[in-house]
Amino acid sequence: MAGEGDDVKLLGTVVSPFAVRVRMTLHLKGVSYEDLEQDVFDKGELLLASNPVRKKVPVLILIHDGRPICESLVIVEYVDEVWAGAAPLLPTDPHGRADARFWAAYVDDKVVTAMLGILRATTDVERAERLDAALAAVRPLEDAFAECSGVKAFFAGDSVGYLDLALGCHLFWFEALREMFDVMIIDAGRTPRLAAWAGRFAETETAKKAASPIKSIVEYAGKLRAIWAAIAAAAK
Ligand SMILES: N[C@@H](CCC(=O)N[C@@H](CS)C(=O)NCC(=O)O)C(=O)O
Repeated sequence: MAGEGDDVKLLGTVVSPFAVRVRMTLHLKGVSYEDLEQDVFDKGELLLASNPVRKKVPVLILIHDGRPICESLVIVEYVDEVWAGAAPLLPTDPHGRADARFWAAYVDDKVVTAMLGILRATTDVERAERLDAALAAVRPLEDAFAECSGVKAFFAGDSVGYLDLALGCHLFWFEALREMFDVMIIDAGRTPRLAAWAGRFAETETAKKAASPIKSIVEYAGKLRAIWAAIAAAAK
């Protein structure tokens, strides 16, 4: 059984929000780890062998037994269970846990899809439509924040927890999209609670430690857009 004192390796990329989610979790739990940067455009053997089903980052590998754990939310829950002594991430009551998992799944489905939609848009009109879709996707989280937190500092109370990590890891991409296309997915006018939460979250040591450099995200996003454009051109 892993626990305090066990080291781990993280296969990730500096720009992957899902890897950022795991880095934040490890930081909160005080787990030391080795960060192994992967090239997702030219995947190495370790990544392919560790996550043969999805072939994606992040993957957590426990040094003592070499067994990989895949999918960021699965990893967060695993780390929360194994390093249970420090900074509990999921609420203690079953309903609170169910809520947190529901909204985390919502973030990875609706919010991430909407965010990628903005990135994939090829015209200003299309981008404006995709922004509307993204605003509609984050809107329910504004109410969820009040429901889950009772308007505390973070989603499930006064410290960063599971849902904060699930949404907070995407804030750096929101910022990169703002820089690239002048779009605001969370803002004080439309989603005041989320905007205040995002400000508080960004100020935490955990967010600062695990932050992706916006410049790197912008570069990576440009590469993705070039690949999508080439695929679209080849399909014509
Ligand atoms: N649901 C997965 C998403 C992971 C994911 O999409 N990773 C991306 C990087 S952000 C990746 O590895 N992409 C490579 C690929 O799709 O081939 C998780 O939460 O871990």
